[in-house]
Amino acid sequence: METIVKAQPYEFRFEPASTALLIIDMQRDFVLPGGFGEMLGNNVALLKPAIEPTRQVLEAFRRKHLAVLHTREGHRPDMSDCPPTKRARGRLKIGIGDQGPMGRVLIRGERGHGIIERLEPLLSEPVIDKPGKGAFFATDLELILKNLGIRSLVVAGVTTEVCVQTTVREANDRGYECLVLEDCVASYFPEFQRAAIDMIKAQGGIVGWVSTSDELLKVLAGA
Ligand code: C5J
Repeated sequence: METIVKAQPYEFRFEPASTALLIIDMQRDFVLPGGFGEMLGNNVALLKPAIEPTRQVLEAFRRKHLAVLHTREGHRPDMSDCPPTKRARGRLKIGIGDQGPMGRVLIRGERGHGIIERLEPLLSEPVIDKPGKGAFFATDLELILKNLGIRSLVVAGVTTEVCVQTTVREANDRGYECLVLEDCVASYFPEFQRAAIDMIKAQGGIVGWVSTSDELLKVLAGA
């Protein structure tokens, strides 16, 4: 059944059965003190406001038995999938692959790489491990979305101008319609948050649509 949510630049129309919630990189390494985000010099507290609204949307999708997928940015323990240029970036004392307070930074299987407890994936929810910023690069995300019959994505996660925006652009180029929930995405830089949201919905929705968790929850409750 077609469902309509108030959005910008204009209403977003979607079929719940062919829509997935895609939660990007809500990992300890980005969201909690002692992780990669903080090692880069960022104030991780700025990401916290996105957690609770994302949890509410996640619960609504689960209640409705709609598709939910999660992504995690990180690398194999042998780091063979990490470009040396990425590792070198930032000239960090403790960087990707090094031992930090939550295990080896941004390495699969380590505590910091895991998704925060509040948004813990269910076993039935695919988790996409991605070595890059975009969730389609070097992953099986597109195959999984195709097999699930997904055509629209509701996007939450961090950070807005890096992994969220890169993924939304990749999805848009592949023909997916993306709705970004602005209170469910967050950046270490308030000015980048605003700019990234504006870029997505500019020019008639050149990359996608923007709405809020409240607007989506209202229509999901009635759907
Ligand atoms: C970053 C991400 N910011 N998940 N990753 O390096 O946005």
